[in-house]
Amino acid sequence: MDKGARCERISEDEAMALAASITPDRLHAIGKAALANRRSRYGEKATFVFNLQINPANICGARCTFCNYAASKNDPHAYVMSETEILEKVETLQPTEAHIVGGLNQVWPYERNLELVRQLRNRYPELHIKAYTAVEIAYFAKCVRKSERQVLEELKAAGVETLPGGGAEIFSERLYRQHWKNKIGPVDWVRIHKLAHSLGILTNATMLFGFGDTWTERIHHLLTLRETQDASKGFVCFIPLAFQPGEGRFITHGPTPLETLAVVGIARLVLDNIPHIKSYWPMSGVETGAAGLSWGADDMDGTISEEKIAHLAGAPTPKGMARDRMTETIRMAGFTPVERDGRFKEAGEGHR
Ligand code: V47
Ligand code: SF4
Repeated sequence: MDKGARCERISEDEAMALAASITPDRLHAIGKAALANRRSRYGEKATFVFNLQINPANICGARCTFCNYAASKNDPHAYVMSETEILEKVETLQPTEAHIVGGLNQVWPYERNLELVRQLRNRYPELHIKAYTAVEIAYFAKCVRKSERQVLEELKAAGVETLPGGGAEIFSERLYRQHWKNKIGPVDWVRIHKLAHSLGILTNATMLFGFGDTWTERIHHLLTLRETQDASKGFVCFIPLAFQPGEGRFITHGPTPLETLAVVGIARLVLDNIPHIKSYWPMSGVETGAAGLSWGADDMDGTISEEKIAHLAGAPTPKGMARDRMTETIRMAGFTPVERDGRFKEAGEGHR
């Protein structure tokens, strides 16, 4: 733990030992060490981005057991956005980052997405476009019979700068077979991110937790990311995603707030080579999200505007947060709010 507090690498055995020591007395020691680590990296600053999540259509046939966002074509909550609607939202909000992801469907096929990115890039040269998970890259490639490399190169040329970290779920073959066997699994997810890194596309990484996963599986996930990052150096940010149980599913409760904080803290201690850790408030809750800043996180993701994935799974958090509420939330947690852009570059004083 001391090594982690000093931002030094902890060994695999030490990381695994953390998993065995999540007892109430040890838990707070993890939090303290993670706070010391994030303070020595970022002092009292906590960043956020003024962003918009764009989910063009939620129609998806993958049927991941944990997902309430996806719909079949005739489901009452199925929707398809048009280009006009999307562009109007961007024009109205003028976000600095667009986070685009959707379901696996033929309503918004590859070429249509590519064209959307081109249009956004043409109209908003400064907009940071973070778009399409490794799952979507693999799906696009399969649908249009192109290589994943070609798809990534074309998206990059159109204007995609980074890939979001979704679709990683948790690196466990056991859970893969049970919960998301109709889309790519851990091995392909890591391979596609490595490929993106080799093409100069930076990426994020997520971990879905609290849906029947073990601490050993979580630490294995973190160690796999650390090892991948040693080799390809393209991960910018890690985002733990607290499971939202929704209604009538295989598990009735997501992780407790303290468990969420422990995951954030352990991630900060293990991932010595990934610069940023997000405390993702739509899934953890606003208060727990803000507390995550004292448990190793340095970033609150963003104002988001229209979050759908957590909310269709019953999350009680707001769908977006005004800039003022975000800065106030960070201040109340004892940190200095700093607006950043999608590249983690700090914005001008005017936005504070
Ligand atoms: O891949 C689906 C997860 C992810 C549920 O890269 C669920 O900056 C919790 O990846 N409960 C998409 N999670 C969201 C995502 C993300 C979010 C914010 C920032 C970034 C980034 C990435 O949401 C999916 C899946 O793992 N998810 N259903 C659920 N019920
Ligand atoms: Fe589809 Fe993604 Fe939901 Fe899985 S998590 S069902 S791939 S939208």
